[in-house]
Amino acid sequence: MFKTLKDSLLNLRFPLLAAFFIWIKTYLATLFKFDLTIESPMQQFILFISPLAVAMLVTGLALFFQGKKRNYVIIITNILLTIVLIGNILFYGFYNDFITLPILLQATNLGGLGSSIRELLNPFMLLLVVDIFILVFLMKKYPKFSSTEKINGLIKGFYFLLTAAIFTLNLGLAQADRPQLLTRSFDREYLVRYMGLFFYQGYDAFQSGKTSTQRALASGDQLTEVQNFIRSNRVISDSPLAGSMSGKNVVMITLESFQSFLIGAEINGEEVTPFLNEFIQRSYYFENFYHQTAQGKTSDSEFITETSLYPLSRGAVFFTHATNEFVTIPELLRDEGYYSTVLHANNASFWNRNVVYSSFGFDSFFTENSFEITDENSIGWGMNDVTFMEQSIDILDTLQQPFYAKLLTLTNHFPYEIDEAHTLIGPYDSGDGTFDRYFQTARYLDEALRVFVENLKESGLYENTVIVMYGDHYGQSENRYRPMAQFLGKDEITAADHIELQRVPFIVHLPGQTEGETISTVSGQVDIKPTILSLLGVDAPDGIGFGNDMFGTNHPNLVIFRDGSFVTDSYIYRGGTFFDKDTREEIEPPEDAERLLNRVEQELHYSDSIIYGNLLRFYSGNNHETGTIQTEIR
Ligand code: GP9
Ligand code: MN
Repeated sequence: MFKTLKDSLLNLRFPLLAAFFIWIKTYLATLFKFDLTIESPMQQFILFISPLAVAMLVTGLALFFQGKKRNYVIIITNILLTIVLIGNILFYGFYNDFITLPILLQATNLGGLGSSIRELLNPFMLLLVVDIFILVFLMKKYPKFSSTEKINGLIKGFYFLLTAAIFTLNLGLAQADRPQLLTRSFDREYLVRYMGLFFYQGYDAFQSGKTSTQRALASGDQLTEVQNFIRSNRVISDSPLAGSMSGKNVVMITLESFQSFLIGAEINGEEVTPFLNEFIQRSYYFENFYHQTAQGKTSDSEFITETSLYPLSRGAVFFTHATNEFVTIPELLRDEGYYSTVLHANNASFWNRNVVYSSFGFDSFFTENSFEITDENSIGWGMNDVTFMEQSIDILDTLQQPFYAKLLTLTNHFPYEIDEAHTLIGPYDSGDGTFDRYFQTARYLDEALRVFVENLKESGLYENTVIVMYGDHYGQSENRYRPMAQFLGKDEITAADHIELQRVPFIVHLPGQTEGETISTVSGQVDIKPTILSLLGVDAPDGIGFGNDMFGTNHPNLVIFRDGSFVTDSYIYRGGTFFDKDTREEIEPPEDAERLLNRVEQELHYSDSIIYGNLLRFYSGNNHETGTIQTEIR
C-alpha cells in the first residue's frame, strides 16, 4: 500500500514540475511585462502566489489521462497557457490592457499590434518557452522521471486538495486586501494582480458566456425596472436655451485623443491651440467635462453620445452588441425631419461602423471612398485633418437640411506621427517621442478646426448650424505619466490627477453667438444626447438613457466612469479612496459616500442590463425603422 502511494507520489514529479514552470513564468511575466501598481509587501506576496493554483489545476487535468497521453496533455496545456501569456504581453504592450474575449473578436482593430510583434524577438520571450523544451527533453530522455503509470486515487485527491488550499489562501488574502474583488469586477488589473492572469482569463470567458445567457432570458419587466431607476434620479432641465435651436443644423466634431490640458497650453512660448483658445471666447466651453469610454475607445465615445448609455467594461458595444435596439440621436431627429450622416476618411468597417450606423439610423456614411486621399494629404493613420475638413465642407454643402452631421478627425491619433511639411510648432522635450509629438498633432488638429469654421462661414452654413466639439478619449495613457508629470510640473501623477486628466473639451457654438461662457458643471459624454436634444427642443425619450442637460443649472454634477470611479463638484473617488476635487488631497469618505457608491454601481448595472438583455426591443417608443444605409460615394 505504502509502496504504491510512494510510487504515485513520485509520479507527480513531472506534472508538478510543469505546473511549477507555468507558475514561475507567469509570475515573471506579470512582474516585468505588466505595469501593475504594487503598494505593499502583502500585495507583492499575493502577486507571487497568484498564478500557482490555476497552474496546478489546469496541469492536474492531465492526471485523468493514462499512459503516454498524460505527458502530452501536460505539454499541450503548457503550450496553450504560454500562447495566452504571450498574447497578453503583446496586447498589453500596445493597449496597456489585458485581452478580453470580445476584443479578440475585433480582429480588424488589432492592426496596431503590428508594432508589438517586435516584442516577440525579445530575449524575455525565450524564457517563456524554454521550459517547454525542457519538459519534452525530460519526457523523451528520462522515462522514469516522467513516468505515466497509474496514480493512486488518494494521491490525486491530495493533489487537488493542495490546489484548492492554495486557491483558498490566495482568494482569502486577496479579499482581505481588496474587499468585493469579484463582485465589483470593473477592473481587469485588480483581477490579474490578485488572482493571476489565467484566473482572470477564465473569469472573462465565464462572463462572456453569462452575457449570452442574459440576452436570452431578458424580459420587458426588466426594462420597467430600469426605467423606474432612471426616473427616480432624473432632473427636469431648467436650461434657458431649451428649444432655442429648433430646426438648426448640427455638426458634431470628435477631437481625436484630445485632452483638456492641451487647451491654453504653450510649448516654447507658442500656443498649442491658438484657434480653440479664441473660439471658446465666443462659445460655451465646459471645462469640467470628462470622457467615459472604456476598451472601445472612439467607438465607445460614439456609442455613449448617441445612446446616453455607458460602454461595457469588456469589449466594444460596436462589436459585441452591434445590432441591438437602441434609441439614438439620428432616430429621434428623423421624426423632426433631420437628415443624419457621418463623415470619416477611414474604411467603413473600422470599429464595425458600417453595421452600427445602419442600426443607429444614420442616413448615410461618407467613408474613405468619398474623399480624395493621396500620399501627399495623408499623415499617420490616413487623410490629414485639414484636407478632411476642406473636403467635408463640400459634402455638407450638398446635404438636405436640417442635418445632423458627425465628423470624426484622425490626425491626432496615437502614435502621433507628423511630417515636417505639416508641423506647425516644435515638439515638447521630455525625450518620449509619443508624448512630445502629441502637442504637434494637436496643434495640427486645432488648425483643421480653424479651416473648418472658416470654410463653413464661406459656405453660408455657419449662420444656421450649431457646432459641437468633444474629445473622444484620453491621448496619453498611464504609460506616459513620467513625461506628463514633467509637463504639468508635478512630482508624480496621483490617482486624483489621473481622473482630472480624463477631462476632454466639450464646446458648443450657437449660430450668431459672439459671447462665450466657461461652464464648470461636472459633466460627461452621457450628457451629450440630452443636451443636444434639449437645444433642438426634442423631447428626450422616457427613462431609457442616463445623463442630463448640461445647460441646466440643476445638473446633478456627477460623472461616473466605467470602472466605478466617479467625480462630483466636491470630490473624486477612485480605487476605494476619496479625494478633495480642488486640493486633490486624500479625504475621509464623505457623509453621502455609501449612497453615491450605490448609485454609481446601480447606474452601471442598469446600463449593462439594457445592453446585455437588448432591453430596448421592449420599449414602446421604439418604433423607428432601421434600414441598411449605403456608404456614400461621391
Ligand atoms: C479610427 C478612429 C480611431 O477610425 O476612429 O479609433 P481609436 O483607435 O481612437 O478608437
Ligand atoms: Mn479615438
